[in-house]
Amino acid sequence: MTLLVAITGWDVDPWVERFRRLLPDRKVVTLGEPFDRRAVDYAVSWKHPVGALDGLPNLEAVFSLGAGVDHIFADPRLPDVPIARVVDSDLTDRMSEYVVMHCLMLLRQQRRYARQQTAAVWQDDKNQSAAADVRVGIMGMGVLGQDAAAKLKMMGFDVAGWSRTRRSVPGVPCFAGSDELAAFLARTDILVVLLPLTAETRGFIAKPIFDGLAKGGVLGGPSLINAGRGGLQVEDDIVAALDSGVLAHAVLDVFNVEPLPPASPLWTHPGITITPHNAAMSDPDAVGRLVVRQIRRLEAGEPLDYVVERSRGY
Ligand code: NDP
Ligand code: OXD
Repeated sequence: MTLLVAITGWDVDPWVERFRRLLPDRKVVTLGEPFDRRAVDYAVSWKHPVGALDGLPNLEAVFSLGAGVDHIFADPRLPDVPIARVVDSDLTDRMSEYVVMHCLMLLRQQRRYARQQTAAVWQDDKNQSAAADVRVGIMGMGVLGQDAAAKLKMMGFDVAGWSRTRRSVPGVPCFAGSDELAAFLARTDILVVLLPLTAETRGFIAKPIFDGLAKGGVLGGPSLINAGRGGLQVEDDIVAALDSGVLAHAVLDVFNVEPLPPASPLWTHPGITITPHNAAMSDPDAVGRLVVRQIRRLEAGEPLDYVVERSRGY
């Protein structure tokens, strides 16, 4: 058996080292070296180059090294084999940490206190809101959205969710589909985006969404946290919404172009917090173990877990 590690944009070495350690009886090869294409039966991918998985006649499955699979579906020459994604508590916990941290930063006005510290200003805010008065709306109530919802609720936030089909989450009002979008937005002070990037969701996080968010919330205006994908958002609309006061703040982990170019005006906008697409990194140990479990399942004649549906794109 040969495992092909097809990665761009990430350091390939830690992955190769993990897979060689976890699969000592197998060959682990990378795109940067000559290898026997007939011998490859599995591939792991993060943004593999177009066509890199074509011409592997014995390929049985492709494993995304992330939870998202848009980077795999971007390849028009993708072979017709099952594609499985990451569902793992290590990655899920990391995403929930990110979402909870940024909701708390917004609730507790941490950016204002950081600015005050820089200017040596001691000024208390006597109107500190309670978490229960802040309505968080999570778009995308899948694995990550549901975990973030549970942890935000634990912190006391008033949480609701929205997804394509209706989900049932204890204590979390769940909205579904375009018919219920307006009602979901109208009760949202902090919009958390954990949607996949698909043909349906591309460019969805734009002016009409911002215009629909709650007015008169305790935070003085609605905020956006996008940790889904950059292609979901219209960046000019985010800037316009911040400049006109429709949005109070935007926390962006993902961008249409990554790395975000140094000349992007997003870097210096006072209403934007930027992180470098690391809301939930894929840990080579945790994800490596998942891929190996998946290979063992296949070889024991069991079905793969977490296979994505090509027709819907996630
Ligand atoms: P899931 O597939 O478990 O959940 C996706 C959710 O989005 C589901 O609730 C789904 O609805 C909903 N959804 C999909 N399409 C639509 C639509 N057109 N309208 C409304 N809702 C829709 O994915 P995960 O929770 O595991 O991950 C979500 C995304 O997070 C990934 O695809 C990836 O892009 C991103 N991500 C980002 C990371 C980062 O570091 N920034 C790290 C990891 C993931 P339904 O419930 O009906 O299926
Ligand atoms: C993922 C990511 O999809 O890191 O897991 O973006």
